[in-house]
Amino acid sequence: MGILNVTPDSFSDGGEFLDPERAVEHGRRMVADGADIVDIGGESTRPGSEPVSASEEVDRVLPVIERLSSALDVPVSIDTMKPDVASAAVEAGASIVNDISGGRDPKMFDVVRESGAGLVLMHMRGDPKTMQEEPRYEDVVREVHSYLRDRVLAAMDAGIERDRLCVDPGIGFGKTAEHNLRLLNHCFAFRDLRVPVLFGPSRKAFLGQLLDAEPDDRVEGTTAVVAWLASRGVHLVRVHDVLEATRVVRVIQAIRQAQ
Ligand code: PMM
Repeated sequence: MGILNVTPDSFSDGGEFLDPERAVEHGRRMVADGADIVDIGGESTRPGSEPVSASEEVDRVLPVIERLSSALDVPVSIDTMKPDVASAAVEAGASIVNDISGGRDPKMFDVVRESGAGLVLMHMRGDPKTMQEEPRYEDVVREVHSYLRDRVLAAMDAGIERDRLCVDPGIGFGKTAEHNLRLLNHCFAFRDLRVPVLFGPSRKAFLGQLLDAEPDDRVEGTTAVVAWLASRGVHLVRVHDVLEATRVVRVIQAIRQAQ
């Protein structure tokens, strides 16, 4: 899953793709580099960020979704917590809703059920503005697993079939570097939820802490995480650097398939 943020302030690619023309070009580039999904977001969720209105978010993402969903032969997903944005996006051609709040707004399940879209349910503690204020867990893997299991059941109760769902433990969303590393080490634990598992480690702060590196300098760190996840059978990774991730995944898959 390639990341395309149409925002002025995302932590890594903020401001780069606010111009729809450039955003569309970058989306095409990521698919040429091997992306199987392009994930388009119009609201930054970096720690401490302020929310934007639904209409602002729609204005940012819609022109890009309209053009990319007709130009690409891979699915486009919309990264949003707002049912109104998700609804406008699926009408414009997005076929997956990536909700970092795990469907917190009950209307999100209605939008997804009625549109037939896929749904990514991510774990986040609190909200982006406050989530990094001393996050604490007794057992982060158990708590995130139990939250995601409950959200899968809630989505199914709302009429969304299991084969349209995907879960994501939410690297960096209300978690310390240690929590993120534990979740990555135990990524296998989420497979028993019987839906595809997605991780979004790309260029995140825990890599900055480990490597003492700025976001643009975290490509090898991200690639190492992608290799780890692919070797443990995780189904999807959400990344900025698609070419590097695709190459790593191809090699790992070849090794895993060799008898
Ligand atoms: N991370 C960001 C945004 N959306 N969605 C999912 N499913 N998983 C993630 O880890 C995730 C996400 C963080 O912001 P970015 O778009 O700048 O990477």
